Amino acid sequence: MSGKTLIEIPQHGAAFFASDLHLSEHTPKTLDAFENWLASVAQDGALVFLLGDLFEVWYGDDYGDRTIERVAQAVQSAQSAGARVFFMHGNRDFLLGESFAESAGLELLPDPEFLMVNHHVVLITHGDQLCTDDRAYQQFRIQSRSEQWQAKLLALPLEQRIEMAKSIRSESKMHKANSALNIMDANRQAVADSFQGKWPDGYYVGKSDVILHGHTHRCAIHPTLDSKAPEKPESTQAFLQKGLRIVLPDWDFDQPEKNRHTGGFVKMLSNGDFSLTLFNRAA
Ligand SMILES: [Mn+2]
Repeated sequence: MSGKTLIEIPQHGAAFFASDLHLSEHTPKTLDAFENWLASVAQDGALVFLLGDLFEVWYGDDYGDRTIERVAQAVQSAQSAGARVFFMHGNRDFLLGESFAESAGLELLPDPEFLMVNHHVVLITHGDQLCTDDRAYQQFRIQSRSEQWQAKLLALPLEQRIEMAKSIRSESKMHKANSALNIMDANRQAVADSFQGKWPDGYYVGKSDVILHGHTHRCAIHPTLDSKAPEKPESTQAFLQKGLRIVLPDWDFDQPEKNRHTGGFVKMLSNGDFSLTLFNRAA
């Protein structure tokens, strides 16, 4: 991060963060909600950060369907309204490439990326790399993020990639079902190290004051390293402070009975004020 200008929130604008929408043909209501939400926040000075797993799966930029088209249109409309829309890869949509990003108007971000907000360095990440207890996944991640591995995969016929993605996903579902809950959460030491600049992949990325991520589906605002995620997260307003870890909610408007909330987002202002808004399901 040395020598790099950190992203700043325009004074007249705001940053919006969302992740883990897991959009696919099976999530029509979540897609509607995403379109409405993006349109509602998109205006001049708005920075919208989509921090991974926007899509449930990504087969390659040569695959298209109605869901993908609608997301691209929603992003283009947001751009026309004056917003910048950033995208960071998640563990589901890590194959999303520059060609789609460019056509949709998404600005691709590395993971992690950094913002400077009211003198605080805010590290933003999808969050999967913080789950270091899941060693099998971390091994797969290293492999699957290499250029050679991706080039080889993307050279395969689309039908074959779709088949492979299905098998990887069912394995992952099984893996998740068989893992203890604490294995799938962010690892305490990995979080502590990340604040100190030591990223789980071994690289030094620079110290940060605040960490904001998704992935774990354990929405929370952790004031300290050891504060637990609440059983029932609630919409909150707060102020950025050193040591804070913000965990974004996952979205699911299609199976609301399974969830306490159906989605949500974080809004942050250049003065350090931020809010977590949860869309609660109708009682
Ligand atoms: Mn994820």
